[in-house]
Amino acid sequence: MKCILGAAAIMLTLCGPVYGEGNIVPNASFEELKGFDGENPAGWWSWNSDYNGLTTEAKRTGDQSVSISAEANTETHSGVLYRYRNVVPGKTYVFSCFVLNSANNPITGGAYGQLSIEWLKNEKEIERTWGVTWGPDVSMTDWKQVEMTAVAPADADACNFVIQFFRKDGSGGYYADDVMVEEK
Ligand SMILES: [Ca+2]
Repeated sequence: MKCILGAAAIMLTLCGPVYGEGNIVPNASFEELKGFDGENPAGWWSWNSDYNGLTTEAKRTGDQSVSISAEANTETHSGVLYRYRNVVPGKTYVFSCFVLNSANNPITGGAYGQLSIEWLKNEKEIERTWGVTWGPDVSMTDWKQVEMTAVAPADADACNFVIQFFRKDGSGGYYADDVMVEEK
């Protein structure tokens, strides 16, 4: 029996999809640039960039992740995003990443992280799909995969895949690593 299970496990390993295969997002593990703490990951943008950027404090794979927090103001937020310029209306986009609560600056109160997709036409936002949220209960020791799925609206010609932190009635921050976006 042990032997059969072993064979089945090998078959799954050989035949299953490789993690990251088909990913349309570059620099998905935030390994570039190296050694530029607080800077934007290569190929990515951010806003309120004093409160997010590359870090070696935590990583799921490689040496780096992105740290996301926000300034001390109730309604502030910050985040990082990748702009994808080959959106096809009607196609489905499955967007995920792994998140880890910050041990130095944990999420408190009503603060939360969230994935979203901003749909664009001629560089202007035409629609936004809000996705999964995570708050103070997210682990500081085990990376958690968060995922959202959306269908590109008619007219969209690009989109931003956004990983965001809303301070709201709390504080803190988290790390994100290993983004995956599949176009189906
Ligand atoms: Ca990484």
